[in-house]
Amino acid sequence: MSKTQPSDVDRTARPDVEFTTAPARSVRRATLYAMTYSPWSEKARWALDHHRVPYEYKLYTPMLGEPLLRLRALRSRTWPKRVTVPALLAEGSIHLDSLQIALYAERNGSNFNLFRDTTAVTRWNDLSERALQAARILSTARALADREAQVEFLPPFITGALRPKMTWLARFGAHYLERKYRFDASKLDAARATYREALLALRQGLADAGAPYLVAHRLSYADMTMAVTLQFVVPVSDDFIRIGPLQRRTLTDPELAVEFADLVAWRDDLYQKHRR
Ligand SMILES: N[C@@H](CCC(=O)N[C@@H](CS)C(=O)NCC(=O)O)C(=O)O
Repeated sequence: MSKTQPSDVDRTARPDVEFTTAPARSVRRATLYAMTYSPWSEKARWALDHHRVPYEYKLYTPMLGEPLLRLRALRSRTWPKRVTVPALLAEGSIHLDSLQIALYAERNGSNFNLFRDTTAVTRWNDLSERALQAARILSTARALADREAQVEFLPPFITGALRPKMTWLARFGAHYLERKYRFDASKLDAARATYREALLALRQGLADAGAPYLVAHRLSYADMTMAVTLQFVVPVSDDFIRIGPLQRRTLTDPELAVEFADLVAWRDDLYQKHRR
């Protein structure tokens, strides 16, 4: 399931912007390990798709997929303290961070550049990372409280009548993430404050920049990295990221959805224009 030909790429319509020069064909097919609903995976995929970098998509299962990913990292002569997805294997190297993957796409793909103002874009990515880490605390708590929804978080190889009987595995996986990323329910209030602060900064940033783009009046990775932070306010339409209805329920934050409806609308417009 590799999406490599987005239709928003039109060199002739954007004569004012720079393009990376390497044609996508010169890049050996890469492998991306990713999770469907994860905003970290989505920002890496968006950058790869924007730059028309072909890749094979491999679905990663939290916790269970970790030994294999460690092995892949080892084969690339890397032993990171923590392995996470997205992870891109390309030309004998492994890139274990969404920003590194986006920069790889920028160097090796085609289409106009997403990092023209690297400092500004990286600053937005730092904020995105803080927002997502906080939002993960909130959404994990919702998922742990929603037994019905836990079925939809099980990996696809658990099928049929077995699924409702295996929700303990989803809970086990959620607690595993709590330990791995060092959080628990005691951090909920601080997480909500951090997430809100980031969303308020996004609103301010768009106002300062004269929306719809955060940097230099054109699409950049700043827009992508901040748009995906809204995945934990209201997940984007299934046209772009297909998730189950119960998963959607746990990813949605009803209170923030009302407070930040303007940002959700901004994100939806951005997807319509640039993620086709
Ligand atoms: N800074 C990293 C963070 C990635 C991250 O936190 N990934 C999580 C997404 S929930 C993950 O891999 N979870 C599954 C696991 O840890 O096994 C990036 O930008 O790629």
